[in-house]
Amino acid sequence: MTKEESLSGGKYLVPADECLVHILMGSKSDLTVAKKGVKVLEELEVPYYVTVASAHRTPDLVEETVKGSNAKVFIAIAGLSAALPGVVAAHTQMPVIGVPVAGKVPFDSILSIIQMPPGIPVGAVGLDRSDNAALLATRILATFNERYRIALDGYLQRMREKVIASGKEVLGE
Ligand code: C2R
Repeated sequence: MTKEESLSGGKYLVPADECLVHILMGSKSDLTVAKKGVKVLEELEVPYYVTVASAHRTPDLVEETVKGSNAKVFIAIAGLSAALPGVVAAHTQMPVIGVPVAGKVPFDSILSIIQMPPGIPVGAVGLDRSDNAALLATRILATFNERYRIALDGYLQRMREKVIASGKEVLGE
């Protein structure tokens, strides 16, 4: 993997014990999906950390990562039989947002993530929607940190301006 393809150089990629949002990916192959969320966290200036760990392949590493993290929100990205978000939620009381990764079978990862048994909740966003997971994580942080409320205000304003500009473009203005 070249330096450009990796996450290195991210301004808000901080040491694990300083992050507010901890992203776990079931595999390096989920990186393209993870990058959408990372882009949002960078834009909103939210300190984050990223770990590759699999509930199926490296259950001990998932436990160690989650228990050793000071994050206020976890984002768990996984495809296929996506146990990862549920297992992350089993090891923390912090909110966990699951991002199902699109694959050959339409609903495998979605159902694996949303069909959690009572007692261990996992929030879920749409297929590959780690950008929405990052926004939702920032909304959670904004409930106790004004800085992120202001960052979200700015984000929504920029989105609004883009929509208005696209309307003008459609009209050829
Ligand atoms: P590989 O590309 O490494 O074979 O992984 C990953 O998230 C990925 O989308 C294929 C897919 O398997 C997923 N995976 C899980 C888990 N570990 C890996 N769903 C897990 O523990 O839930």
